[in-house]
Amino acid sequence: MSTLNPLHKRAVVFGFLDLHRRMAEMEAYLAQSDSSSPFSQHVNDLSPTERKVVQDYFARMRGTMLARLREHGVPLETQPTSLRWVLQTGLTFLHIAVAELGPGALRGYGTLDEAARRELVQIQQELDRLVDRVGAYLTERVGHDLAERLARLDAVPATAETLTLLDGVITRWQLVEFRPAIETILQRLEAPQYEIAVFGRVNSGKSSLLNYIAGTSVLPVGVTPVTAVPTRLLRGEEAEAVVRFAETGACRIDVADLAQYASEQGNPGNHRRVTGIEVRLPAPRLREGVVLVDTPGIGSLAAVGSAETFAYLPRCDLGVVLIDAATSLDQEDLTLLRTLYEAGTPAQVLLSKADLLTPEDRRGTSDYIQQHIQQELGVSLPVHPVSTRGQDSVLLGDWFEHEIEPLLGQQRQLTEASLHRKIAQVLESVSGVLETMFARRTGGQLPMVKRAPQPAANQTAAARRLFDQVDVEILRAEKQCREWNERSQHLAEIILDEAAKVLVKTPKSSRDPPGKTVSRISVDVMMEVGKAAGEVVTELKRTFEETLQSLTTSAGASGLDVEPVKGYQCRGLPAPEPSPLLHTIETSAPWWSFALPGLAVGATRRSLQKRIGAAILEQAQLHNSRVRAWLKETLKEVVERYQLQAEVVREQMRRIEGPAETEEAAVDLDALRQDLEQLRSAKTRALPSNGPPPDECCQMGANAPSPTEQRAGPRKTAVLRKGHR
Ligand SMILES: Nc1nc2c(ncn2[C@@H]2O[C@H](COP(=O)(O)OP(=O)(O)OP(=O)(O)O)[C@@H](O)[C@H]2O)c(=O)[nH]1
Ligand SMILES: [Mg+2]
Repeated sequence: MSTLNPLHKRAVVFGFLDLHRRMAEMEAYLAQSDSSSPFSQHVNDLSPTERKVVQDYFARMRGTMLARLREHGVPLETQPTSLRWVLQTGLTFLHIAVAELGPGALRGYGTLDEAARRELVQIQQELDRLVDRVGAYLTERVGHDLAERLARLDAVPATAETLTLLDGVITRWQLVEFRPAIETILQRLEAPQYEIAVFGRVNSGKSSLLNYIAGTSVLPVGVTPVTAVPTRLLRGEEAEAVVRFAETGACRIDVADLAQYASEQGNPGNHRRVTGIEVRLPAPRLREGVVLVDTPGIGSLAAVGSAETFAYLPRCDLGVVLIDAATSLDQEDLTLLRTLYEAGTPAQVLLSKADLLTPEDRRGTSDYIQQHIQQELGVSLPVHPVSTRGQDSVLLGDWFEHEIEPLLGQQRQLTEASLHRKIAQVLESVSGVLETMFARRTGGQLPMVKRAPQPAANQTAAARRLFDQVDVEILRAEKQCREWNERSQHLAEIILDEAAKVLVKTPKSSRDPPGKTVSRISVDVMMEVGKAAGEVVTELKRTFEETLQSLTTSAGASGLDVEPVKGYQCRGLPAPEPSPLLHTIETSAPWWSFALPGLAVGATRRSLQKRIGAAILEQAQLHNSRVRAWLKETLKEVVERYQLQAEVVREQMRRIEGPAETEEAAVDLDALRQDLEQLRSAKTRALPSNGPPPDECCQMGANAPSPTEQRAGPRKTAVLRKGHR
């Protein structure tokens, strides 16, 4: 590449970027083929190895491209756009696609009766709700800083009243996906126990760890996937186990027979339909009011039980995540930790089977894991090496004594805080979904944008006028781009004219060699051409900015972001390259130029035309085609940025100009507004300085029911009635 001029290099960079884009498209298809969706438009006829090989080659191609650029000091200038922003904008298009399924859009295919209309509306609502959830999730930035999220949840005042409110909202808006979370919280309120669950990939040593802590070997252990059903260990006077079945209720079993129900070997694929197992043991490390939970392993080697693990996960109060020293950290461990934090649950990380590493390697691996977790999840978690083997088991004993025992003494307050956080978490998620539902119904705003006034129907005419004007401008710019090469002849003429004039005008004494002068002039003229192309883009960009601004101010559109257009910078305008032939010419102005300058310019021009006219034309054509390619690419990018924003307004207009809102929809909107206001005030309502009044708190802590009360029967309805609006 060292033989290439700067323009060639730039063209190579463009080519590399294009290759990257095309490979990324193919990689997206490969990624889709991992999940065999009935919607897939491709038959996955590649083996996992073939897929991997293709991906590896793509990675090598990228590596080669980067290496070449680096080798020759060619900068790779890209203008990255926030992925969050791209996704949020993409969600608007999902809403548009869902809108196309509505009764209004389908009416054209035949009359719809009331039942069909309702069915379509139902489908739309269901899909819209899910898209709203994605929007709310992205807006919350939950995946960003998980520690911050926990702190935020702690600050939200969550009471039994909040739970009642949530219950009503979830029912009214059919937010069925939150039902299990509410059910879990209610169950937990009925029997508040502090739940510490052990999670990890298959074979990471979860059951062995719990056996060690409980000083027993009741939990089945082995190298293949073993634990099939979450198993709860509690403190009891004597060893006993109770198994609950989906259909036939609970049954007491001999602790020694546990493997028949809890393990993959004894109960493959949970064919016995066990819904829960409780083991009581008189172990000194187990405490009243505390439950230790063994969960089925997750990950690519996991059996069906891993689904049970993820279903159970939001229920626990503390997650202990085991990372196997034999395999170290991987994506599945990070997913586990992320899921825990998203459910509002703190976590501890253990490096299990530490006996397999030297003390030095243990430290190195723990540091590596800690750093990686910090980097990926934004949370600093110490990593404790532990083992159940030989002398190294002292590590496990130490961890339990220093990290877990102190918690056991405060299990009541911790359970209370945890349930509080779980309620706050549901409150935050439900509010997020309702906020986006409301914003969309009142003007189709993007989920990430805060509430803003919606455009009035009469303002859509103003918006339409603005769009029409911009469309004309875009067409004009694109036409200019298409016709750019047609200027080549004209450009060559200008160069010849200018060169002749300068050669005649400049006194002989101060004159450069004629070849150098012509070359310099041709560069100057071609620079002007480049500037003109730059102005086409700048002008269009200015139009876009002004239009987006006007759409917000005068046409009342909301949710627009001018920044992506404003922040776009035109780069890489091709620099002119004069033909090497120009340097060789020796044509100079005639000796009589001083007497008849007008005639002399004509004569010099004719002479230049004859000797280098063809070279100048060729150079002009080459330059123009480079400028044209640059202009085409640049216009495409800037227009794309504008269109993404414009589509937001078009969507709002479509809604406003669509069929008038039915009375039913207006009532619906009113109810939505009311619910939203209640949720907002529930989120911000300050707690009295000495805590919530007894009838408002979650019936935990100081007011928690005694164990006898807990066993007396369901309190669910009582709790709900207390906070009834
Ligand atoms: N070297 C070593 N091996 C261990 C340790 N703890 C457990 N193992 C072994 O690791 C294997 C898996 O142990 P389990 O306790 O069944 O692991 P698990 O995470 O419960 O496995 P699943 O239930 O299948 O997910 C067994 O062969 C254990 O003997 C340890 O501290 N050191
Ligand atoms: Mg196990």
